[in-house]
Amino acid sequence: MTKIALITGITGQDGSYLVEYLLSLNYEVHGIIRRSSSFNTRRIDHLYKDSHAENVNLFLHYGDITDYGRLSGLIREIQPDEVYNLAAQSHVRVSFDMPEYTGQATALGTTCILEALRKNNGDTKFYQASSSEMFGSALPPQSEVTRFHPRSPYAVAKVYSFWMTVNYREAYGMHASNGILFNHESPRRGETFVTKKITSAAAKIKKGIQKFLYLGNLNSKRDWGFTPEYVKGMYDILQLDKPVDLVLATGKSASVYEFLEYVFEYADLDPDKHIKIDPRYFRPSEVESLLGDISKAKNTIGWSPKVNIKDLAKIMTDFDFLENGLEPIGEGVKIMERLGLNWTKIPRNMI
Ligand code: NAP
Ligand code: G4F
Repeated sequence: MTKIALITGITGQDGSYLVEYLLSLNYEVHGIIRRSSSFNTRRIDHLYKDSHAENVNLFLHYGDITDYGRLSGLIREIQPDEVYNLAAQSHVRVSFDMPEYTGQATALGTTCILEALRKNNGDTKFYQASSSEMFGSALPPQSEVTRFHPRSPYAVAKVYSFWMTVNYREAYGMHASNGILFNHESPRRGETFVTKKITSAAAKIKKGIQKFLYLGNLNSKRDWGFTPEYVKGMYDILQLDKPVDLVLATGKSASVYEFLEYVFEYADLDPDKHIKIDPRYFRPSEVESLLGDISKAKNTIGWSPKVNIKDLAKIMTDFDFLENGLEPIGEGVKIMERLGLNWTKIPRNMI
């Protein structure tokens, strides 16, 4: 029987790769999108060409993660086998400017969907997009047993959602799991996150349409992986018989400056000539060092990512060269092909 999945946050970076993966497994996929005055489905348009065609297996519904009534109605109507809750105000720096809204979307939104599932029949498997930001100032390496010390309104909201997920599992026996994902990036990463900001700037500098790149803290360290590998991990988590909390990461970390160096070296650019520091990008409290321990994910779902940070830098830079009308340098394209993602065959803004 065809399995049915519902994805919140389907228009985001992760949602767009997850829907592709689930469609490749012959799922019927439903996604919740926000009403917007301009199109916000750029990342999934290539999957949704003609909603009137026969054999359509992707369905989009207007809704908002903070709107319990709408979520409840949709869940009753769709009766999903699996729900992936990816919707969130996901930008850490922005969460300091909008702490209350971040709490409504990133924390209470999770309760809306858990409660809607419980009132439906409680049988649906539920995935919560938890984050390595929850570890905050806890010393690396961080694993499922590391104590959380969140350092931003975003991270605090994610800790709330983590524990609500655990509570619905314990209180109502629901198959509710947390994927605690460390940073994962791709050509579809939002432009205001640091990796994409760097690769996009490298291409624009090369093209001659940008001179300087303004950044904040270059010393913080992150464990950076490649998003398509992580969405497969989300799916694997929901295929387990019992719900779990699992860390997904690469097990290696690098500073923002190191990522910048990999990109600029690949693009043959000198960082000293183009980088400026703008304090506006500093955070009131920073997460200095994230490094995931994936022993449990290896043992439980056999998950272990292949793309390292240098490959990631090449993939993202090649894409941004192409996006800016430049010939890609080529190594990133080859890595994508080796991974079976033949990206040159699909529209360039959909990679
Ligand atoms: P993203 O690109 O920022 O996507 C966020 C998605 O949530 C978008 O589809 C957005 O819709 C939607 N959304 C935001 N507010 C909403 C609301 N009030 N109602 C309904 N939808 C709403 O984030 P991502 O990188 O794909 O991350 C996916 C999830 O994983 C997020 O929960 C994030 O916090 C979490 N996470 C991400 C990482 C990472 O490294 N990427 C690591 C750990 C955890 P619009 O397109 O309309 O804005
Ligand atoms: O790219 P970032 O904004 O990602 P951050 O804060 O690590 O959060 C991302 O990963 C989390 C998982 O750990 C997710 F939960 C979250 O939703 C999001 O996807 O910043 C990375 C680092 C930070 O230390 C930041 O201070 O880069 C530093 N940075 C330096 N200059 C900058 C900039 N970050 C941004 N966004 N913009 C800058 O100009």
